[in-house]
Amino acid sequence: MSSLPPANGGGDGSQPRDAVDAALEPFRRRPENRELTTDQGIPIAQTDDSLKGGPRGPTLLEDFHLREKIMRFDHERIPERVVHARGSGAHGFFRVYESLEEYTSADFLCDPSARTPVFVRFSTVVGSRGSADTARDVRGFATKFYTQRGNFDLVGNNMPVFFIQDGMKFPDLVHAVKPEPHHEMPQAASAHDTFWDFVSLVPETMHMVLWVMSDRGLPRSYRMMEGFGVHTFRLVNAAGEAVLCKFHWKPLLGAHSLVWDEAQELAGRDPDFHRRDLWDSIERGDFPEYELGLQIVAEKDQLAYGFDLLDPTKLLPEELVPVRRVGKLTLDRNPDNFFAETEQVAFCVGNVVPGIDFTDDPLLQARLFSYLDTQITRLGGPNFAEFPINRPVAPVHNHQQDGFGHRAIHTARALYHPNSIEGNRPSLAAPHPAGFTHRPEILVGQKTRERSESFGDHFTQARLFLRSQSAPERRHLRDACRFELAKVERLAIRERVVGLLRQVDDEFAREVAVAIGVTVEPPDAEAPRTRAPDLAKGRALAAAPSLSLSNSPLDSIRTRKIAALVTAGVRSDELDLVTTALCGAGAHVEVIGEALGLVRSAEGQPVEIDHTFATAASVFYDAIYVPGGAASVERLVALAPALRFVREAFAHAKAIGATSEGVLLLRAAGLAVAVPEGSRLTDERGVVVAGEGQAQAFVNQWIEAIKKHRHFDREGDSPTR
Ligand code: HDE
Repeated sequence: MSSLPPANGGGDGSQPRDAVDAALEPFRRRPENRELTTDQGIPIAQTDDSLKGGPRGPTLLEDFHLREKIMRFDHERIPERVVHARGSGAHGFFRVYESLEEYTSADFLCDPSARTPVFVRFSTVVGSRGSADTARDVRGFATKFYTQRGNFDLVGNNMPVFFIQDGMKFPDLVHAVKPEPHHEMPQAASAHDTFWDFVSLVPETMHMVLWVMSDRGLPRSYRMMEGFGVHTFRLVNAAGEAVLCKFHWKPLLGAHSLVWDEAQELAGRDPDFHRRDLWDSIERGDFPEYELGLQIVAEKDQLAYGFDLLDPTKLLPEELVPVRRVGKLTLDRNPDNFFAETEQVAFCVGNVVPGIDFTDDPLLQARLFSYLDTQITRLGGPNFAEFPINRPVAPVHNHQQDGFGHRAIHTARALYHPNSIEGNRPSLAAPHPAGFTHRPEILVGQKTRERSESFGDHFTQARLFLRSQSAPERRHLRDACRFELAKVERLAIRERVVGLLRQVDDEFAREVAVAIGVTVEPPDAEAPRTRAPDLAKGRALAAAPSLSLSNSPLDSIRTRKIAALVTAGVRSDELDLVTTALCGAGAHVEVIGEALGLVRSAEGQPVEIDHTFATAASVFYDAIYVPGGAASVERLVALAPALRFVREAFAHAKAIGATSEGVLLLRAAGLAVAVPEGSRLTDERGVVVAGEGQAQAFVNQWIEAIKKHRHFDREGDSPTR
């Protein structure tokens, strides 16, 4: 029932893309009314048959069109990203709410009238390019801001911490989590021996491991996911004064997750689930929006919170330093070409603009090398910054020259500095804040290869995270650990992991241990504990509500997808009323039936079927609705996929609604709901049913049920409880 704008629609569905982009992106073209040519511009009259000696004869070497076409095809593939290979991108813009000049001279953060173009790439980390979107994993959230003073790349994740403290361990981590080297299994999964072996031997991973095992590892969509810069950065104002800063992205739709069983089923039914969701939402005009949040801390307070702000395995709880929302990112345009944009985009943590600077976080420092380096192999040489998607909107003038894929034709005679031949052009920018000037810092220390003592506590924040989870979230986290570790073949690894979990929370560790064949001895007072940090105590927290998804906004059903199950004889008065109300609240209703085309309603109206039971499944939807109509429901009761729809939606804790006879399908599926007599309406943990003539009251109640996203209080129940 949703209508999509024409394929060439602009972000707002009104302007053609060419018109939107022409000024900034002259390279973005469509081929209308142009004749087919070779790469040399030679017009081609036939492209279906190769040039042969007779219709059944040998192909001739002189066929330059065939040779060029095949040569280009043979070399279409480039190496996929070592990590984050699977991704989806979107264009958009960022606008700051009010000037942040008090903290930074970055122009795009100081001018509320500036509309800064951005390109965002979301990704999974572990799987290769063709892997499923819904794997349990960290998600990348990389943003390129094309500012007037150059490109700023905020290359973040959907979790605020990382597995390791020093970039030196990154190749080890990635080798451990990727498919095992002898048989290249499993794909896009951490549930195997090498990953948990590494975890069991590197206690600093514990905090992040709990994040990945939590519901955060299974986002409902990229649109409903937080983002984090992870490291502590520095902001520098025009006067040269600096503060420390943590970057956040807060989705306006709130952060929500799938459940594990659903994620696994989706991996088979629609491996593109997140990619499709992002694409469809933008095409529909449901533009994903995120607020940029900053946590600002004085430089002198690097050690004031009970951990070291340079340690990327730690987060700065919002309860200690609130996140100030400073601006909004809107994604309003899909790419035109996946390869040219989403695949060729090259993010680099080192791309910062005047007003933003780095800290000495050793993970960040290693990343400063890695991103620039990896693109040379992946994008075939050093000139990837000239690709359209990577080009800044700020002008580029320098003396760089030559190399594979270099495009610019330098007309200057002097490609060096200083020079007198070209009047010493391009001239140097003035120092900060005009030109980028690294923040002067006093460095004192002995050259050494060691970990700072202040990075020594690996369990306090892991415990804080665990204890901040709601009961269902904690259960999911426990079940995820049980699942992953039950896949680990070596007992010694499972035992070591349980040993580490015990240092986080003994009871939690025991709950995991019973399911994975590990025997846990009573707590040993003498058991070795890792070093406690020698820091000021900081402000200890027992729990941080901001770390629980259950505290994410649940105040709207905007953009949620709802399936209505119908066959011929459906009551179109109920279907229309409910659909109108849901769409009015910003949701999307799709009608699922036996075959595409039209069916007649009980009132004789045509009802269009959007998807069939063969192609649709409850896992594609946030909630399901069964309208009344005796003939329709009688038929649905006899359809196995319709019964499955209901059972799965129940098992995945989704809102389920039925009006008048529709309730009979719920009962046939085994749900213990009573047929409401007369005008009764019941809401039993998100299963809302209403009798005759109650569609209006039903819809109000049901919208409340859908807002809750999931009804975890019935999770794990048999439908017939
Ligand atoms: Fe990355 N990371 N990373 N990473 N990362 C890459 O760069 C690396 C880290 C992140 O959509 C690679 O262009 C090292 C943290 C995202 O194109 C590579 C270390 C965070 C993306 C690389 C880290 C990230 C990448 C692979 C430890 C969250 C996808 C291809 C020192 C703050 C960007 C590429 C996109 C991609 C290296 C740790 C986020 C190999 C060495 C921490 C979102 O260069």
